[in-house]
Amino acid sequence: MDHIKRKIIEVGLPTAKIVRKLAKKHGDVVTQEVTMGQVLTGMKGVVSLLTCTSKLDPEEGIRFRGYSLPELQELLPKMHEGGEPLPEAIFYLMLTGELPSESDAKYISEQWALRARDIPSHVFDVINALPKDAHPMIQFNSAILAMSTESKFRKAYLTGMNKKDYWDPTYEGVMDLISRLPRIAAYIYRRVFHDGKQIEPDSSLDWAGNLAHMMGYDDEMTKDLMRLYMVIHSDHEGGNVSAHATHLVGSALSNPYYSFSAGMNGLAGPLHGMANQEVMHWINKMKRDIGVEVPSKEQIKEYTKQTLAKGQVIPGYGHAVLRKTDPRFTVQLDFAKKHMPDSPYMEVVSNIYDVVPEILGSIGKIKNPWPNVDAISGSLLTSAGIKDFNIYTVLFGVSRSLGVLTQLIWDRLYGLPIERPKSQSLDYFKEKAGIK
Ligand code: CMX
Repeated sequence: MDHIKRKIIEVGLPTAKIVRKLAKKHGDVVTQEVTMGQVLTGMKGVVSLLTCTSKLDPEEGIRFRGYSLPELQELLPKMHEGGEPLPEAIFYLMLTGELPSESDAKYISEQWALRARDIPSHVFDVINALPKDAHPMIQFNSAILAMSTESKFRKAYLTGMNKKDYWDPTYEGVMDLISRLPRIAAYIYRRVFHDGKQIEPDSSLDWAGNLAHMMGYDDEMTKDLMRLYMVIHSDHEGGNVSAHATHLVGSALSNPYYSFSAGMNGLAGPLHGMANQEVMHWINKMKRDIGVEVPSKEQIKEYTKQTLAKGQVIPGYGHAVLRKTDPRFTVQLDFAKKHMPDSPYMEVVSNIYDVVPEILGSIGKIKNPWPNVDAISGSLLTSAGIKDFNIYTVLFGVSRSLGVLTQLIWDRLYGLPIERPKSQSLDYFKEKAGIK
């Protein structure tokens, strides 16, 4: 047994005992009152999930096991001095609750490189069977489902295992799945945007550095950007669509591939992960319509009002939980200031940031007029040379695997049962409101 599994047993089993005790002995404790408004507007604020990997504060933003993003940029192991933290490191932190040593992060890197070698050929056949112009998220998710033929959880389940041990083959499947996603994403990227000329992985590189390399970007700045991108998108508590969908499907004991695939279908929606692509559509259309490379603040104001008047959303702005500028936006802005201060895309992003919140705030109904992670990520990738923005949600998905699949391992450690909320007809709600 490797030392990560021993660590999971050490921290996971005592915590699982507490969860079982809370559910059994304290099951009658009332935690919260829920209003009709909450139920009918997306269950916002309804505490109904147990997730320990990260916590989202409306004012402060995300913390991973208690650490903010700037703190993690200081504390997590890096590939090189002054660089960005390794995604392997945040995975370890989310999984065990402890900061990893350099050698812990290196061990995961090596494990993932090893496990990524054996992607079955039918996975690439499935991708190749799709038209090249099928959206990369369709290709990505088809590949994820095709990989479920390899599910170690399914095989172990069929042999008849004790439910206390479910977490173990889940961990194995999660490690396999995460290890393979950069290869799959890069394969799709090169297939769609670079005439199918594939680039072999470089065994000396880390997980995210290798992704940049296999996509065709070998400069250190882009590799560091990919590390940062993979870290900041990795997790956002349990209730966001991709995490919640992964958890929900996983609660039926579906294997990690099925569960993650469900999450990725949610990520592909324009109000969630696909917003990073929508932002680029909006910016590029604005530039085309106005006929300038960098629209002025006045022009952006006018264009924003026109978009809103058509009943459309301003992508990259607003959030279901956050009520301030997303710290994931801020760390990307800092990266851009350091590495690409002259990028015209960044000037557009800054101009939008200067005018859009005030307009959205003035409408009155929008709870959060501030930018979220997607307001800037595409412009950053574009400035680094990755201009084919249909791949952006796939990159978000590769990163999101780290958080939602760690959550799945914890769901199995906790022994959480199948999820089954109650639904009611409209009559029930009318009656509660006293409407005849
Ligand atoms: N532009 C225009 N209108 C917006 C808006 C925006 N950016 N954000 C919210 N609104 C509107 C909502 O559509 C809603 O309108 P109706 O009352 O007419 O239905 C109203 O304001 C209230 O919405 P809210 O409670 O503030 O926001 P929600 O929790 O319902 O939705 C979100 C949150 C993110 C879906 C929404 O802000 C949005 O659509 N933003 C643009 C898309 C986007 O950037 N998504 C990415 C989020 C981050 C991620 O998951 O990756």
